[in-house]
Amino acid sequence: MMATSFMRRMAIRTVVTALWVLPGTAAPLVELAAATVTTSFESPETAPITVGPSPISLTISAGQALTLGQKDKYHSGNFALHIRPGETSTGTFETDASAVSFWVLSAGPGATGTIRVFDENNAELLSGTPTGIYVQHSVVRAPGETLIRSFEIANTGTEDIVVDDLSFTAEVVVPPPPFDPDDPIPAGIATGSVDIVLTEIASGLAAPVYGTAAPGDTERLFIVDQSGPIVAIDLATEAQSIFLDLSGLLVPLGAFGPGTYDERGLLGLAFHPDYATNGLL
Ligand SMILES: [Ca+2]
Repeated sequence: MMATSFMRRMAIRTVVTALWVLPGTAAPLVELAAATVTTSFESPETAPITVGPSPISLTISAGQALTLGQKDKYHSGNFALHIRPGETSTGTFETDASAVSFWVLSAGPGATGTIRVFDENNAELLSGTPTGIYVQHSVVRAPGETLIRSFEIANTGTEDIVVDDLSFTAEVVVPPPPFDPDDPIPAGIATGSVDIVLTEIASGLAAPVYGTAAPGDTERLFIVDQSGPIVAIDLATEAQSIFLDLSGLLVPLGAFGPGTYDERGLLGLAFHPDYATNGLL
């Protein structure tokens, strides 16, 4: 009973938040998933300890998350990561991080060592030493700077170095889902601010394939019907009339008999630039 209650109380507290980012002008378009992972080491674990879900995770190579029952040894809760005398614990990020923060304490007067943070080129970004009070060590990288690859805490003394309240942030590129020709826009299309409606202004056409206007004539729309007629529609009254009927010049249409499919016929129309004066097509 005691053990069950104790374990529940000491359960590791890990918080993951995700943020989706769509770069406006990046080409090719990529999606980035950003996550911040935090832990207070509130679970009895022996290294290697993994914090956070893949691919935004951290693996700590040495140390032990435990409690000594002394409140002043923990920055929060009752557990922390203890790095024992002679141990060197390396934390390696699965995905290079843009920020990392943790609190470090010397558990006793004999604790000495080094705290270092390295970037993806193994260049040192931070160097510190543990002290008798909890001190926050943090690195935040600006856009365009190298990212954080690892940190190292070396205990060269005779007492524990204690680490608590660790957090880090990393981003991963999310590959686009494979193209599905049956669902080419899987994310859906957001409703815009423009309403478009269809209004029928002509009827009785066999296969309207083209529409155009005549130079100098802003009152009529000319519709090319594949079967031969060119229909003029008065835009003010929507009255329609046969402007020209070329059906008598065409071969009989209907590849499989009258009224069936055909790609031949009257397919276009161009007015002469001086149509208003010469009347030519
Ligand atoms: Ca803690």
